Amino acid sequence: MSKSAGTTPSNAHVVKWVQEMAAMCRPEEIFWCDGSEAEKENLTRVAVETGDLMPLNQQALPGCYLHRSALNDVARTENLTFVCTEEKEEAGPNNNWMPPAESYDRLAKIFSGSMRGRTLYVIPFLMGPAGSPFSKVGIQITDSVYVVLNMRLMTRMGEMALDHLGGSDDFTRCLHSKADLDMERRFICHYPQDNTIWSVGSGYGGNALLAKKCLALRIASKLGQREGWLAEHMMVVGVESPDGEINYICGAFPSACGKTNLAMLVPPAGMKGWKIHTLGDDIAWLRVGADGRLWAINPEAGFFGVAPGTGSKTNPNAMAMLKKDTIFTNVALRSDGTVWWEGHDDPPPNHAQDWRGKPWDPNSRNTAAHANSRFTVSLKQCPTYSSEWEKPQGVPISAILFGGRRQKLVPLVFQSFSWQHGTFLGATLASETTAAATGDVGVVRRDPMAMLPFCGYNMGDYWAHWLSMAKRATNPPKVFRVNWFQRSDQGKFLWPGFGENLRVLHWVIERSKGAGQAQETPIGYVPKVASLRGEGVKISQADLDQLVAVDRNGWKQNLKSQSEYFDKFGDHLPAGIKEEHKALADRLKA
Ligand code: GTP
Ligand code: SPV
Ligand code: MN
Repeated sequence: MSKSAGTTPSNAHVVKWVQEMAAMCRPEEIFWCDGSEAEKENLTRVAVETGDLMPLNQQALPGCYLHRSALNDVARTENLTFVCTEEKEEAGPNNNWMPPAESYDRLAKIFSGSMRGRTLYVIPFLMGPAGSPFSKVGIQITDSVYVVLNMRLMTRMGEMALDHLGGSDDFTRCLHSKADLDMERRFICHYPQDNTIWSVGSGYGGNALLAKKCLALRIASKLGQREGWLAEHMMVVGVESPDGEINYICGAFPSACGKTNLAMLVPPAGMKGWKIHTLGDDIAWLRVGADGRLWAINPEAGFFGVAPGTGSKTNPNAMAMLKKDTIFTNVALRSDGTVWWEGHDDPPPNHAQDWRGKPWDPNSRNTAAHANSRFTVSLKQCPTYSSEWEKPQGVPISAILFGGRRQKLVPLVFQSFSWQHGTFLGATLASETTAAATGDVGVVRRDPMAMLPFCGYNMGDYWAHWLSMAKRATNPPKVFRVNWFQRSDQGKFLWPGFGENLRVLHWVIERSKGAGQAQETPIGYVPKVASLRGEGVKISQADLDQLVAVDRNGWKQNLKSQSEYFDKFGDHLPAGIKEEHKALADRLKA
């Protein structure tokens, strides 16, 4: 038996499970986290001693620390991520699959003794507002103090979660060990039928903070299918017009494609009186309200955001919130103990250490910060934080955006004809890959609803679930496609993006209310350029025309790859998606 520190919870199911896992992992000590301020100070001290965290300049950046991860552990590893259901078909062609018995067996061998000489931390956490019937409890076991301190920022951690759980057995069992950080012995496995996640061999964000992609998306998406709601890779933002009306918008974009930035944008100079209210940047849980609308909560409590590209011109709110109590991962360290990354306000530093801790030469071809370097910070530190985040029922959603990174073809924005067509727009989303996951960067891949790496069951059934929402949601949000990333032949972005994206949100809100100028095209409703113009936008007429142009031939060529992709889902492909594909083909032919 390992010795124990902290207060053992009264929930016997939790204690029993932790003891079983400890018997396998054999830690030196079990530490029960309570989420208190004193505990944070204590664990931060431990993390500095072990080298998990490096204190930054505490005058300039109070409460801020730098973490450098293992060189092979800087992004999600989708090839090592599995959904372990009895039948392969349940996981679908969108997931890697292993039978549960085989995968428990393989992972148990790696977990066995993996925490020898280490502390096993027990983290109770709550996803969603306290007292909300929609919230879910997880208990994560980990041997990484960095993971504990991140979970503390990312979730409602500690006693609050145990209070919500009471004596119930209904919690997600999240087991994590860094083990030896060996890629050959790294697995992230999900067992939806057991409400269980086992992750071993990585300390990176989405692989190790099991509340996030593992619970709040993969496990939750399956729960949502069973219980009639949606767990989505979406930011949630409130847009207040000068007359004080607030419309809430959700947006699903693949990893590192602009959710964090959109959720906290600063209105452009030409849009005086507009205000932004930030509720979430990565995950939304959506339910049908009594009014037939979809209502969203953000189950998380913090941001695990992309550092590169973040500066005062692009995202001033992020720059403001990163001045204190932030954990930076794999950014560059300047000689004065402050941080830097590509796209930072300051010029490239002459005497910095790169993300690996090596001296960095500003003339070198290597970046100083890792392309997927990140910051972890509490949601409440965002200058545009909205207290609606606390509302147990969430906020009513007027519009859903599906966005991707596409140099060509996909217009800046267009609107679907219906919920079914909107689901089809989500199902056909494709985007250029980014550094958020290991593998090639910049390759267009299909990423339906930005959920390809995160849907915990057969994607065909997931589309059917989306379509079925319309039966109960009598007043569903309007659905749009957006693309901030079109480029000229010279490689320059055609759209200024960031704060200027509010012009697109304005059109989206108008359209959601049945107003706004649009032109009907085979792919959907496209804005009349005049409605995007607005005061102060610095963009040529030619670029604006290009941004909303519909390339019929390009879309026609796309049809074949769409149907090839859909064919992979066989009988699981819903009729509604087939209908929309045929309707699009017919409209393009006409
Ligand atoms: P995950 O946290 O991985 O899910 O990513 P995310 O969707 O929150 O992406 P994020 O907002 O962090 O943006 C990723 C990168 O895209 C950053 O480098 C941003 O600077 C850049 N970016 C965001 N919005 C825009 C935009 O409107 N235009 C351009 N050109 N780049 C953008
Ligand atoms: C993403 O990759 O979509 C992220 C970061 O938001 S992670 O937590 O690693 O999933
Ligand atoms: Mn994400």
